[in-house]
Amino acid sequence: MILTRRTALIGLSGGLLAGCDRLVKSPTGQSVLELAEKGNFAIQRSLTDRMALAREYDVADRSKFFRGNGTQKPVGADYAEHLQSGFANWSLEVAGLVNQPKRFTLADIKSAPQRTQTTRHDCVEGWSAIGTWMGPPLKLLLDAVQARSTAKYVVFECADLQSNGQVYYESIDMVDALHPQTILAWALNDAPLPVANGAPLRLRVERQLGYKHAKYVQRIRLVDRLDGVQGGKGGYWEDNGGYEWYAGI
Ligand SMILES: Nc1nc2c(c(=O)[nH]1)N[C@H]1C(S)=C(S)[C@@H](COP(=O)(O)O)O[C@H]1N2
Ligand SMILES: [Mo]
Repeated sequence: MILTRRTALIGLSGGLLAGCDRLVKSPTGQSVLELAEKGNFAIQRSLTDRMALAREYDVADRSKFFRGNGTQKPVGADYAEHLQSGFANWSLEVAGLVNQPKRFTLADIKSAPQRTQTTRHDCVEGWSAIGTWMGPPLKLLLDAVQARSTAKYVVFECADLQSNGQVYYESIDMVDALHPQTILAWALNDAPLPVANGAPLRLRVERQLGYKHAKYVQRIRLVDRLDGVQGGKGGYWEDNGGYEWYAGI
């Protein structure tokens, strides 16, 4: 077999690229394969770093209590009704730069292939906690809606309003969106998510700080730029608190 740069790169990244190279984009929007073919090994190396896994812990390492931070419970009649009915009529909308926009019920989310990971959450306010999260990889949902190759970011819109009256929102690029540990978690420590931790569904993006992990996610939108979304900086705290958009750890 002739080992081309293409096969070498696919081997290197542990199969993440196989079958989805159309979607894998660098932060500048060039495909990983394009970069590899141009021989841009510095960028290729940094992408390989970004695809590395966050440390996973043993169940025995879990924190006794996983605090809720930021919103502890969204206000409003809609959320109260969903909570009361066990989120039976709740659904997650996935739309934007996709060929097949869809709504996923909580049953859809729970019956998809799941990933379970015990990881450490690090908040910029200076606390950490270890917990076990379970849910489908975000990639599965992006495949189901047929994300277009023009999509560069995934935007998460939440059900909770912040003090300025805006909803919480966050965004990640396609490298993080397709990362194997990026999941939409509906369970924490083997039980459905507590309200304080984002019921019914929250993002886990394990290579980044706590504020990127959007709780109470109700809508996902694929976009090609962030300047048209809310304040334009890609997240609630990026727009309102001066936080960095890329919060890698
Ligand atoms: N919708 C929403 N998501 C959010 C927040 C929030 O206030 N609203 N706070 C963020 C911050 S700063 C942190 S540290 C984590 C806290 O997650 P936890 O409540 O499960 O500890 O959620 C993040 N996601
Ligand atoms: Mo945080």
